[in-house]
Amino acid sequence: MANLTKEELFQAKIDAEIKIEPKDWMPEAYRKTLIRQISQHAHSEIIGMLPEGNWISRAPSLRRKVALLAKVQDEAGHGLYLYSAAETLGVDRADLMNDLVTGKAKYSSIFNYPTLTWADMGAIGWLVDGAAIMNQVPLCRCSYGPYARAMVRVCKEESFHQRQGYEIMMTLSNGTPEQKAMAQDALNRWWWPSIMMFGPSDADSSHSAQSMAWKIKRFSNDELRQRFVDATVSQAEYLGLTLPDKDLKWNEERGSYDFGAIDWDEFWNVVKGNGPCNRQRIKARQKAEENGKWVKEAAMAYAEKRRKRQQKIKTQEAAKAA
Ligand code: BYC
Repeated sequence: MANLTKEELFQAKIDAEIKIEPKDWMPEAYRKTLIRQISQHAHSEIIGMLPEGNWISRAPSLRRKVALLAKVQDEAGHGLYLYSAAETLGVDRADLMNDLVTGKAKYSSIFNYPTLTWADMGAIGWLVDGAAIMNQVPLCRCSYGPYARAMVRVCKEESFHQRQGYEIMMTLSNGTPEQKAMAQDALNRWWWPSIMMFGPSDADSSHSAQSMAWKIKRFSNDELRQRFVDATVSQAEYLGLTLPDKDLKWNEERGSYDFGAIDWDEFWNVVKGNGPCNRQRIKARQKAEENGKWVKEAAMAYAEKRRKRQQKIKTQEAAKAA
């Protein structure tokens, strides 16, 4: 061990499944990769509140409203844990937020699609949170301690979200023909964007190989996408709904479903800011920042006042003791 370089020692720790903590030495590229991924993840949670928040006031019953409200509030909480995890790497939350509202930062493509009917609340919970669970459970074993620990609670809450979405789909699928048609229409619109959430195919994923060597990611984008498709087919069958993919077929040899070609042009178009709702989402965040400015200023002023008072007490105590 004595003649190993810092980089080799770092990799040895990762290989031995020892968590990396904020004050440990880490390669600059590891730190940057984590800041990139965690901040994009945090932004996704915050932007992710918007499509569903759109339906809180139009939920069909008090029970549905309470569940949806709780879900959307959970997403805000996820954003906060994740911004805190990013801050342990030496970045400032205000700078991250600035990158989001100026359109510089990325966030998940999925939240740039519109929520047109109540059934979309079912499809999002079932598919989007279902995909999130598939992607995020392995992140509970991420090599960076603060991110891994934040993900444990996030994943528990995502499970509740997935169940509430699936239950909405069950109710609609077992309802009137109009309700069932609404559920099918939501599935038709959310299926492809949901499987795009896992990111570009492995051949085009620029960060996967290094992130997997560092055990930030445990599985590749395509591996997780395949697991999600395999898990979701029988759930759709149980609902009596059809996944909108004529090429979806069980492959005996692979023990997995084959599925149709993903429209990567659509994916990159959305990632680059040209999806149906990108501009609307950023505008909503800009407005929230602007309207919330006074709250932040008041909180900062209070914190400063408290700090000064505590300093005064300390000085007085030191003077008394002397
Ligand atoms: N959308 O080399 P790759 C939630 C970008 S929150 C937009 O594979 P990586 C929820 C990628 O950033 C859901 N951009 O990257 C919330 C990279 O660009 P840069 C969010 C995408 O990082 C509310 C480039 O493409 N989940 O679930 O190794 C309500 C090349 O990609 C996307 C997370 O953030 C995309 N879909 O892998 C309900 C989970 N995919 O940075 C639910 C944590 C890729 O080079 N993140 N890009 O400019 C991850 O697991 C990984 O970052 C990803 C991408 C799998 C997403």
